[in-house]
Amino acid sequence: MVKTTVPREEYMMQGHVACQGCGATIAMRYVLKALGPKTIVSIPACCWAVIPGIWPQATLKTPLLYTAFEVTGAALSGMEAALKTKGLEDEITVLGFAGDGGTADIGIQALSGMAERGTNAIYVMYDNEAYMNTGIQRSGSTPYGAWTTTTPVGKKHEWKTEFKKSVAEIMVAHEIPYVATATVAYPEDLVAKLKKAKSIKGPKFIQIFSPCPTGWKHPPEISVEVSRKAVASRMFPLYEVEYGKYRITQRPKQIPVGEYLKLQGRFRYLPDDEIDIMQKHVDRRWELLLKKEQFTQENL
Ligand SMILES: Cc1ncc(C[n+]2csc(CCOP(=O)(O)OP(=O)(O)O)c2C)c(N)n1
Repeated sequence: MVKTTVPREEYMMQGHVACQGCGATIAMRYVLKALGPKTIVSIPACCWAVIPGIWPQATLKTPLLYTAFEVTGAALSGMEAALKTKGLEDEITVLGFAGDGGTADIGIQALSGMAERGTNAIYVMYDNEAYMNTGIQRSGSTPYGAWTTTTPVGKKHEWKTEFKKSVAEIMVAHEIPYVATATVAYPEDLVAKLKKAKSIKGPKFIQIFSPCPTGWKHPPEISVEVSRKAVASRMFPLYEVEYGKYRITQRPKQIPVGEYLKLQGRFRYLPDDEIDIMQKHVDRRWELLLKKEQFTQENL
């Protein structure tokens, strides 16, 4: 039997209504395995507002608070305040679970406020790199070169021409105790980061890269492979920043960005010179990450 540090207990039951191969669904399953049953989840408008299904058949075993699209951060502060009045703040984990649109774009001010207020909660941004629930519109977290319904490519080749916004780095700039990136291809790494986040008091932010077969145009059965190749190509490096100290947590053998892109229909039209632009950008960002790791390890 394969040994794993991922807990066997399940807090996400069968009967969810996600698409096949949905990375965000695998992400929630691992997150709750790490955090355990004494967790309250707050979810804004996003795919995950639909995925659990309708009470009493809802797929999560934990309590759930649905909120408006832009307010996850504020909701977490409110939930923390309510738990404090009941004297339960050390017993129960407050978890936000929001998409990249609801975090990188419309929810960023609520998230920033929650971080600045020092709310004791974990904010997970599940990153499927577009507004998927409303039909694959581009977000600030959509990567350069991607097709979406608002960057429709077609004859004019109008793919996304802005680079992906790094919400993890925005949160590092808030100087909160813990920021990390994770993905579903590395469950042990993901679970370890959530457990660490749970053990630290104050605001924690974790960005989970979550492939979306429907929006990225890849077969559902390769979601984990896509996720793994995102890390190997360094399109989505896995690292954590604990009290300002960077640590890269996975260093698989590097593969060219093109090997990751070719798995997905959303990059189908990209010519080689555009892939070169992406490769250079990825290499630059990786160099920067290495320097941040070295500097903070040596000086903090
Ligand atoms: C203020 C507001 N604007 C727009 C919407 C419509 N809306 C609901 S979900 C959604 C997309 C959410 O995208 P994201 O946060 O990336 O999560 P995903 O759907 O990808 O899971 C939008 C635009 C809304 N509910 N509220």
